Amino acid sequence: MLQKLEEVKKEFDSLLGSVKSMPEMAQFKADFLGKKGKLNALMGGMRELSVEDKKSFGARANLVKQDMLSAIDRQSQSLEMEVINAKLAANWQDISLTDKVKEKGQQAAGLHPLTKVTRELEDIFLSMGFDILDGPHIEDEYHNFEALNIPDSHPARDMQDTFWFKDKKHLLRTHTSNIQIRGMKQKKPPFKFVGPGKVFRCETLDASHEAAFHQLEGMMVGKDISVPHMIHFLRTLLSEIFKKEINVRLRPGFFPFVEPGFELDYECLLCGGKGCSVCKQVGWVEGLGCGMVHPKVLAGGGIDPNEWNGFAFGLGIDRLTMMRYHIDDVRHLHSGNLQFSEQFKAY
Ligand code: FA5
Repeated sequence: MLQKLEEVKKEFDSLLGSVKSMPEMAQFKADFLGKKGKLNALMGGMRELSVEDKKSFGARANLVKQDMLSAIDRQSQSLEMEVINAKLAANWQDISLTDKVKEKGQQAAGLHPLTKVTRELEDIFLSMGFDILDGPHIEDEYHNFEALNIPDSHPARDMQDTFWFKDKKHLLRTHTSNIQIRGMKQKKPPFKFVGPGKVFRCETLDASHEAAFHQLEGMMVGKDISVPHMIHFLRTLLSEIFKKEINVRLRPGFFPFVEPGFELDYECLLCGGKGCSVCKQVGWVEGLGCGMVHPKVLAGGGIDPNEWNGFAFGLGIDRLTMMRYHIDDVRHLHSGNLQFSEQFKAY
């Protein structure tokens, strides 16, 4: 009897691997372990055994049964996985692809050049110990203007053509400087943070002007910070992003929230300074606005201007991206044209 039991086990082991589906497995299980299965048929013969043999046969038969049940479980699980994997392979969809791309056949996606430059900027600032903050696109008058020392009726409000909401109290932020105000409320000095994001202006469009573009705001507040600190810092930043030293020039610039204020231009890398449509034939590109934070702005943010000072800047990310990737019109960046975006996959 024991020998027969071992033979049934051997047969079970040799046939299990050939079971290829769940219905086949149900039949296989019934053949060996069902009421009318091979194991039960053997158990029926136990009546004829001596008490001693019954004991040892019974113990072995139980072990064999447990072994068979576990082997069936394992094999069933892998059959179920095969079914799931086959379904996944047959119905595979990349939900990040647009319908148009799908029609052309599936393609690997890539990051937009603006995303790449923004992420690179964030990495540079993180490595210098800056925090990264965010601010809302829909802003109120206070954060976009008033707290930045631009009161109602101040001519500086007209410097940036604003998209207002009907309530006349809310607007699409015209710059990322609103992040300065929100950041000061969150942080205790000394602090340094940047805030990248989209900004909106009712602009006449050309090769270097978009109506929705991107800026990166930066603010550093501490003790005894000076203009040379700011210049050194901005130069370092630009040489990191362009991976080489580039010529920059600083001009006085008027922004009510800084004093003194400057505009920093960098040499146009599209024409090498000779003049083109992006730099309006002057060889320089307006890269960013910057300056020492106005004491009124610090005080409004709950920071004592007699104890603390610092600098702030607002950098145009779109123009930086154009220089970096030699793109000769800002409107390409926002065109949504895949043929354009695909060129940057490899960079
Ligand atoms: C500002 O927006 C100030 N908030 C910057 C600032 C921050 C000054 C902190 C001082 C302290 P401005 O309007 O110059 O400044 O814009 C900053 C940069 O955004 C420009 O130098 C330019 O690179 C970019 N920029 C401005 N307008 C456009 C536009 N229409 N399209 C693309 N880039 C633009």
